[in-house]
Amino acid sequence: MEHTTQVAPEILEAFGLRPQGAATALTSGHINDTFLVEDEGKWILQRINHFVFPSPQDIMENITGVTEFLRAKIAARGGDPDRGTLTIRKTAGGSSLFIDSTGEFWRCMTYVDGASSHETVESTAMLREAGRAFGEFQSLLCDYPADTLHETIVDFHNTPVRFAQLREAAEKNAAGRLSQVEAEMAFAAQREADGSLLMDLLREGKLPLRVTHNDTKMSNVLMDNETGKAVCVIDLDTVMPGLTAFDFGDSIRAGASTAAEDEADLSKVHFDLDLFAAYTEGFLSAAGDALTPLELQTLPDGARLMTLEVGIRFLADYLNGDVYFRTAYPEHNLVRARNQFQLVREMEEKRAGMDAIIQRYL
Ligand code: GN1
Ligand code: MG
Repeated sequence: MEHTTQVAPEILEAFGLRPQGAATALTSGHINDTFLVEDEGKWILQRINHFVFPSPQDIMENITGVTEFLRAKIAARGGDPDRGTLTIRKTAGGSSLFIDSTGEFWRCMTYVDGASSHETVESTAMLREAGRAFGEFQSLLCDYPADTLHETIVDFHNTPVRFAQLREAAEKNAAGRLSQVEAEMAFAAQREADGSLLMDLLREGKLPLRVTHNDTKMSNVLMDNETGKAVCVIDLDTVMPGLTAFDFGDSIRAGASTAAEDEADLSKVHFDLDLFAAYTEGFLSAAGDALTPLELQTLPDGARLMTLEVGIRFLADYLNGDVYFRTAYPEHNLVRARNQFQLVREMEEKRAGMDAIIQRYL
């Protein structure tokens, strides 16, 4: 799906916005197109990628349900729900979605002022805050009616299915790139047998299904510009029933690395146990009491498998010709895949260290 760099007047009008200046494109996400619009307040306008999310309506139903639920809980605790969760702005007709004249889906929400999203970890304190925010998100949603949530992307964190998709991409070899990725295909294949660990435990009823965020990179937590405290968890498109290990693991993948997800120089890419410890401390302080012994034991598996999984997804997208993730140059998805596989390798080596840290913060 082509990305857009503009917001047409009909979209502003639909949401009743009369901005003075042009909308600013915010380009950090890989999937949706996001714009900041200023009129009397600041607003986020987002075009939903309907190639990735087949039913934007389902997403908005999930988000409306979850944010209203969070709003009530945050208010009940004496917090500020306008900053603690997203607020959806509806169209004049009362809808949370606007379909423009070209058939594209748009939504609008408040911009949380005085808080920012950070792509890279600037301090261990920041990571600890991210851990606390996602731990709290999960615990606030522990009694959310999970059966009312739509599965916005089916099998999103089903690692065996991701392996099957990689195999399919290799068979099709749509972009003619298969011969360049032999080493990466072998790396993945060696790990396929073990890739079903979490899904097996879920199927056997040994791990509980919870309401999870499923895209828990640190940049999906807004941090207060003054205090550095976590303010609000954003990007709720993939809130679905899932495993604690998914959320914990995806955060570690993104937050406990010494380099960006697309750093091409692998000598800079390491899995750092101090960063792991900081996140773990924050996460367990907010969610630890509610977790079962097996959930705690499988948190490091979540880290390893979420990292492996997204590496496989980047690799499959490279083979498919970059149809899913936003890329800035032709090798971008391959660079990302190699980067993630390097982290997987180090997570395998440092497993005992992760286990010890989890014990320390219990
Ligand atoms: C995508 O678009 P963004 O940056 O929120 C992807 C995640 C990946 C992430 C990798 C819906 O998230 O699963 O972990 O890229 N989201 C979807 O950076 O596929
Ligand atoms: Mg996302």
